[in-house]
Amino acid sequence: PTRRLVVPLSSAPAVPDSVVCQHAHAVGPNQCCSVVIQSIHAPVSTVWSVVRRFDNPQAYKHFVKSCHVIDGGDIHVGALREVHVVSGLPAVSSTERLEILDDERHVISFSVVGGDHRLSNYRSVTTLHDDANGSETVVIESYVVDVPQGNTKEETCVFVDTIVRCNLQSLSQIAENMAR
Ligand code: A9S
Repeated sequence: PTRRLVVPLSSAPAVPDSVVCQHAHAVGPNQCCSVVIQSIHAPVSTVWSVVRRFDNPQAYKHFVKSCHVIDGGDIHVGALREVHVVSGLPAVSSTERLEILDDERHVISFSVVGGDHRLSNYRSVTTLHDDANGSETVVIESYVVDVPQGNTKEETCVFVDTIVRCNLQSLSQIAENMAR
């Protein structure tokens, strides 16, 4: 599959090309990809302290009921977490692998490697960006996922975009309260 840039270079002039390239995903013929952008009135360090916690996604993801890191301990690339989801979603659990955790450039990425749900081969990349005066953070979250049997690319993107947007809105509220 060809690598597709999910964030157009021209749409994010404040973001270095090197970071935009983090959002280039290899998208297969039966996959779809998209991006959600959220701006937050809080410093990057505050937002990052929440987002980097691979072991605690429930801090801002309201669809997560519980999470436990397999073989606990420190957060490292390759770590696996088992996430249990609240009822009402077409899912029960998800097993996720930490792919990137870059504390300098504020990049986190995980992939879905198993579980009881319909989003096979989901992978997301989340990056944080400082605005000019340091009191504002722009969050860019892109993803690629298999289109489930019986659904279209558009339906899949609407479903996933909704979840990601909810997560980032909740992240925004939490980070803004922390920054007060
Ligand atoms: O957790 C995320 O960052 C993003 C998404 C899209 C998570 C999706 C999900 O965890 C559910 C919320 C349970 C929805 C998975 C893997 C499958 C779903 O159907």
